[in-house]
Amino acid sequence: MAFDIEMIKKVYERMPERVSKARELVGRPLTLSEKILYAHLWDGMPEKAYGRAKDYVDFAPDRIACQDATAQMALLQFMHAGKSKVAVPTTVHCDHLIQAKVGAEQDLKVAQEQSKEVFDFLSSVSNKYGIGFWKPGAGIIHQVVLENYAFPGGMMIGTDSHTPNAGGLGMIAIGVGGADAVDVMAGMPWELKFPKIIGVKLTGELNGWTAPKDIILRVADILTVKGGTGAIIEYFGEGAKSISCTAKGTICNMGAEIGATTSTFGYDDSMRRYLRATGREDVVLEADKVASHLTADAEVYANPEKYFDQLIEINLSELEPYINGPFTPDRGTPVSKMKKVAVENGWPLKVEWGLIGSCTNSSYEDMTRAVSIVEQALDLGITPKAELGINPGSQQIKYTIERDGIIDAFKKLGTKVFTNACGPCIGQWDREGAEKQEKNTIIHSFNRNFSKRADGNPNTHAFVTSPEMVAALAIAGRLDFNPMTDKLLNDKGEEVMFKPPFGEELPEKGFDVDDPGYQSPAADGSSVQVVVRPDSQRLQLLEPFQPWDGKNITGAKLLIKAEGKCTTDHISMAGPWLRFRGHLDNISNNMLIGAVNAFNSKTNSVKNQLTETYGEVPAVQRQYKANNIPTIVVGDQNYGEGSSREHAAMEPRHLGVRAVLVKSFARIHETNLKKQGMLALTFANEADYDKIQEDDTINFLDLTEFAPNKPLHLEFVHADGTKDIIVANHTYNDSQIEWFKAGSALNLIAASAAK
Ligand code: MIC
Ligand code: SF4
Repeated sequence: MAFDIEMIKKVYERMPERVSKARELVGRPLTLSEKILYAHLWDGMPEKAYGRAKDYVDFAPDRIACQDATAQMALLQFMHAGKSKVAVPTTVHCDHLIQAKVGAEQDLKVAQEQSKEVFDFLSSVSNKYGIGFWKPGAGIIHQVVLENYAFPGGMMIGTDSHTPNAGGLGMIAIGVGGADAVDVMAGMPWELKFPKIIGVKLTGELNGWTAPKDIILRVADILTVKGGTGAIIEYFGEGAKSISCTAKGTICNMGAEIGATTSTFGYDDSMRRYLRATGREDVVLEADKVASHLTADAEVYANPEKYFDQLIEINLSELEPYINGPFTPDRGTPVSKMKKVAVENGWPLKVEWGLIGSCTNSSYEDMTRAVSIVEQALDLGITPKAELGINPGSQQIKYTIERDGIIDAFKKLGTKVFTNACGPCIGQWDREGAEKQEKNTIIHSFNRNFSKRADGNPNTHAFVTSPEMVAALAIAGRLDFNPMTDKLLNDKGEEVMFKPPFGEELPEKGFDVDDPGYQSPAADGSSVQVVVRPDSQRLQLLEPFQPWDGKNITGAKLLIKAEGKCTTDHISMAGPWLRFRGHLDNISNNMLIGAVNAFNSKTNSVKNQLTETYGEVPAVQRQYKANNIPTIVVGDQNYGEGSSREHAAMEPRHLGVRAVLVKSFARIHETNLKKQGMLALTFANEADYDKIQEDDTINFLDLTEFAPNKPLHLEFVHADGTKDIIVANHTYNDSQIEWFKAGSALNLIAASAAK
């Protein structure tokens, strides 16, 4: 489990030189983000200044983390890369495949049985290729990474969109698709367009009911789900120093919800305290030696408007608690306005469930702040009106809060304690009655609240807030309860009020854990056997995708024109489908089943141009494939927002979709499409989206001249014989075009390994 202090020392040793060289080349003071990026160039010493939002740059990340739901596909790909060991320290974390139903102990047992084949596969592949393996129940990837591996000034990638959580410890931590991780595991550089940098200056200090979560809920409200696209968000100011390290993690975590590449904070005392509390005094000693490089140059924070592409200022002293939702994490409502807004929108006021946990909010501090409300309810004699559930973030947290009586207090109030895992956050929630699809409200401390996400019910209105607000609103049983002003009736019928929450940043008695759930890999894995049964329904070895035949794609049919929000949850749903994450053909049966067809406003119902009837998207697509007819998918803004799951790109690729043409993409999904040999295109003129008709046949006119910075032209032939030529932009550079030509990036790696 041991983190690699030697690796960290190396990073710090080279940092001063690289940072000063970068400063000289850039010709001005540097932000923290730039320092970390320039210190991690694949080529070593910086040789030129890179244009923000312009230049593609090769980086050398220090670490990789994968979770069970994405690791399966990543490792199935890695097995084709022809390597005997991962080139960079890597860990796999089993957290997504565990249901929340009865309670931790029993749920974990069930998961271990039901997903045995997958966990065995992950454990043996990890063992074979030198990867650290965190067993089911050990905790949620991002908590475990923060507790064990993250370090100030480091760079990591992870096959999960909330990898930026490690920004809480001053890292540049970026969520990627599995194929990107495979590059780095195989010893190749990792490519990223040099990001823009958004500064968020935090002044004042949080007080009363306002929590760190509210900072990011407010930022999400300001920037919206695509406002952070292509940018790193760098937080600074007195307010930044005043919050804990895990609080910073919460804020960085949810940067994913605004499309940010990552988020980070400068090295400070809160990080020192956290590193010490988690047994990493030696990291503090090393980091202190280069502390000036682990934050921006003083001039940057003194005159931020000169150095950031955009600047946001938030005064924490004036910030109110926020409740964001439903259905999108950027719809922010300050608690004082909820009474009015909820009624205006017809949101169900009765709260049915309050859920505390997820990678976003499951730290010791979160649990203590939430339990401070729970304890008041016990003292005041209030029976909670809604059900409460918690998922601790890791076994270390679980063990410590159990020791400190926190779990007991939760249980006394009837709270269900689920496994240290994602659980309800990823639709792994066997919620009683969800199948009735009744309109209802739940409140949670997670990050995402897309339709159907938690319980599969499209009528569940999920709202995101801080853990302490979840506790208060669940106990009150009302969405419009304002704990700062509203009274509650206790069981004796007396009017009572909650006092503001309070918490402990770190456990006074230190963290404790029995068995953290870690398995280290074999020193020499060459004899370890990895078994994938040919008849398995859960795992399937991959077949390489076909290379491009060098011709224009012609006679393609429109599979679907998706309207409105089309997140990765719409393209490749999680929940019940998580069990097929290692089996490409089986999981392809969920392709785009959540996307809304622009022509009939229905989900999973598209016109089959061969039969002139309507059918389910995967079935219709399979029929085109059987007839060798290429297809394209058309989409709206921010297509592929949300998760890093590359299944959302591999499924269409596997089923024969050739291109995805949209108004705009979310970063990770666009890269995932490119990696898998698909064409990821955007309308040069967004209004052209309206020209696409249901019966269109599409011909590419100049794919044979596919080149960087050169738009492609597509002819849409409508059913009445009229045509529209649509100009499609793309962001492929030369090497990405090679992926397309080879059929996928992996085909290129495999070819070079075979040489
Ligand atoms: C999520 O929060 O949506 C997930 C599940 O963690 C995903 C990864 C996945 O789909 O496996 C993510 O955020 O990348
Ligand atoms: Fe797990 Fe939810 Fe975090 Fe994704 S967002 S890693 S599903 S807890």
